[in-house]
Amino acid sequence: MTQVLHESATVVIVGGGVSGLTAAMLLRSCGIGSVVLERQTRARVEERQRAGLVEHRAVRMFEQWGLGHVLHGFPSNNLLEVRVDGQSRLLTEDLRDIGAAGKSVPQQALVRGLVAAFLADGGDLRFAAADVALHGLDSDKPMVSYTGSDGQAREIECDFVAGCDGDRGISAASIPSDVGTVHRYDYGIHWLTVLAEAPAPRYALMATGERGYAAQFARGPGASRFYLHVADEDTAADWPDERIWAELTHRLHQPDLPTGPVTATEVFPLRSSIREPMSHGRLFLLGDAAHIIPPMGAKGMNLALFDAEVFASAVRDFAAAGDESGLRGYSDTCLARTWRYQEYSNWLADMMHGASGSPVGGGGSFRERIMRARLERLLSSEVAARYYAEMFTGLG
Ligand code: RFL
Repeated sequence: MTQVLHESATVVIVGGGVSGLTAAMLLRSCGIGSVVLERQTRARVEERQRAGLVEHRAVRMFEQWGLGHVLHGFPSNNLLEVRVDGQSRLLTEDLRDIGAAGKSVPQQALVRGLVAAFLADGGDLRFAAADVALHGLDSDKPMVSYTGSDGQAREIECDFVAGCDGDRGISAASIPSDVGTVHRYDYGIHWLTVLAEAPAPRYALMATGERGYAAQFARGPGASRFYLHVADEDTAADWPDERIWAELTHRLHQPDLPTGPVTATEVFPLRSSIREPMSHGRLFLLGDAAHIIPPMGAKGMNLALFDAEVFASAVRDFAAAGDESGLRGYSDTCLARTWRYQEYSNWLADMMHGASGSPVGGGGSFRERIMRARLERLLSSEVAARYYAEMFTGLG
């Protein structure tokens, strides 16, 4: 039988995505070591295209922790163009005093930057880690076992485990099923998402009208992510490139929409899921492992970044002075922001789909008119726009 190698670390981080890598970097910046175990290869992790917007709160977080260089060079983004039946309006344009810009950062570019910075700083990041399993979460010294890329079985004893491995990962699955609650919500809405080598729009763009919801967001200067509300039974095969461009041109009311090669398409349901509490013994769940939020408000990656900061601060305070308050409050602090962002995404989804005659949860023409009125108020009232701006920037 092969011998198991035993090691120890302060924190074992399961998952080398946005939340795991950020937590590792923040911990490292205050002198706390961690081992990051990532199931995929480095190449796979660095190519995964998903989110694209880092809110102002998170930009400020990187700067405050001395890691502003990770976001260096990415363009600012704080305006949203909304097209209602083809009529274009810029949201928060009149709120000059807010002045708090987020950044357009393709998720894989952020991940690439974090991987490079962590490794350059001597961080311990292990790719292609298989069979990760968590043990003794209720004890003071939990243990994480895995098989390395060299086939060697290893066990790492630690003080804390950060579960950063997404909603299908092993971390959330290691919590006994009778512990806590998982709040789930299915919007009954499906989106087709399209990645294309088409020039980025000037501003983030959402459109609503009689043909349904559509949106376009930058993914770097030469690429865009588009969204289209589609029939629940549709699959990506129902949407060949010609149909995608024809429908986008209609819904965005933009006959001269610049197109380009389509690189990926996928149909997915809008859904939410929130695990409460977000910790169990010495295991702390971060990012998608704890909560899923539809991409409507561009908050999934930002919540992952928030959780990473709350976790790193809590471990830092414990390590420095034995102060456990941050660890005890971790779940409540993160859940409070999660629920605010879930409400924001829900509000936005209701409004944008409802105004196009597809009210979330039904409601017919009455609901459509209510959502039109809500959208009109948002686009004409400074007070309403301030709520949006607070949530968009993450300062609310
Ligand atoms: P990640 O980024 O999925 O990373 C999890 C990592 O864990 C690894 N892993 C394991 N490692 C070891 N052992 C195991 N057993 C493991 N199981 C899994 C995985 O390989 C992976 O590397 O989760 P994290 O860090 O929680 O970050 C969450 C964000 O990635 C996610 O919320 C966003 O991508 C959501 N999202 C968006 N968020 C935004 O803030 N703004 C957006 O504009 C935005 N657009 C999107 C999105 C998600 C989308 N999808 C996936 C539907 C657009 C789309 C299309």
